Amino acid sequence: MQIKAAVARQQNSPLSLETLELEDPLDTEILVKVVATGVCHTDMVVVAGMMPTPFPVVLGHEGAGIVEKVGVAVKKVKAGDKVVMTFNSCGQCPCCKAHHISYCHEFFPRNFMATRADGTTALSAKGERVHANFFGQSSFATHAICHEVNVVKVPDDSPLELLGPLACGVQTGAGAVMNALKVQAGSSFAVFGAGSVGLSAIMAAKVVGATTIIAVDTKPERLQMARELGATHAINPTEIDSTEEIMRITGFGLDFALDTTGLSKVIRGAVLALAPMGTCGVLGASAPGTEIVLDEVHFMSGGRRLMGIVEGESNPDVFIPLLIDLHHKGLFPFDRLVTFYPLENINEAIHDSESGKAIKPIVRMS
Ligand code: CXF
Ligand code: ZN
Repeated sequence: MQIKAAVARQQNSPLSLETLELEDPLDTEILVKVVATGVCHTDMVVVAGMMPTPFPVVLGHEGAGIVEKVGVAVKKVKAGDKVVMTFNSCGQCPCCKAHHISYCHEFFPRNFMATRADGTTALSAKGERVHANFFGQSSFATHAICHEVNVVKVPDDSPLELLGPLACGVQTGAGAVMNALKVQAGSSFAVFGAGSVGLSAIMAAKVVGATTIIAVDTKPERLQMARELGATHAINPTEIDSTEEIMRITGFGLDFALDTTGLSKVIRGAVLALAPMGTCGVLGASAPGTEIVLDEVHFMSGGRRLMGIVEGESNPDVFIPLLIDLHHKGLFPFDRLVTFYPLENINEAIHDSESGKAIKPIVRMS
């Protein structure tokens, strides 16, 4: 079939809107008519050439839509179902078997290499191969092919055009708090970086009943948004030393910290701001080889912990419907983060995300 898609043809260039040919889904694949797809910083990291993802490629990994057709072996969903498409996994390795699918041993190739496991792609442009299957979807397009492992059925009354970001950015922040760190009621929590991931973490910290919720960011408007979403304190590290200020606010330091920046100096400061037995989660991706340098005696003697987190350690089939329910009840207002763009304006959406004008852009397909 013919589809419309935003194609990344080469590094550091705007995406081009093209008509492509999409193959029929294979027996285990699911064809989805995409309603809307969130823009995640990782899409831009790929455009910047910082990943080995091959070009030309259709990116997009926060898709939401309606199942149009399923391969004969597919049991999980059927035509007409509303779905969100999340990250891909192998389903076979020890982590997948233990339902820790964000730590799939094949996470990297299954999500970033933009081909099927057998090396083929479902997309082409006038006979030229176009890479697809990015995060098991390639959803900057009117239609996408995904898999049972990364399709999440959502309730029939779900607001589909809003839900894409639950597939990555929002579940990453909220899941870091609720699934990985397991932030407790009455505890203190600080997030370093108040972008879409950090703000999702703040909303989740409020849901679980953390009583001290601290946002650290250099942008005053992000700190204001953080306060509106549940932060009890906001710190601008260009004005004040954030570690000292956190110690002043908490007395002993933090029970939980979360770094969304991937910056080595910020992570060091976050760990220094932990109370004895406090835990710091790290989820930002920095350049390969970047090192984290800690004060060894401070880290060791307080029994402090440092934890890597991918995709909020989420089991998406359970966690995404939970977030939808919390949103429905007014307890998780992630719609406050969103700005909509038509697919035709995807380059503007990317620009606004990079400049900070938009917190979480979503492109709508029609
Ligand atoms: C990514 C972030 C970098 C590490 C792997 C997972 N998530 C998607 O944006
Ligand atoms: Zn992402």
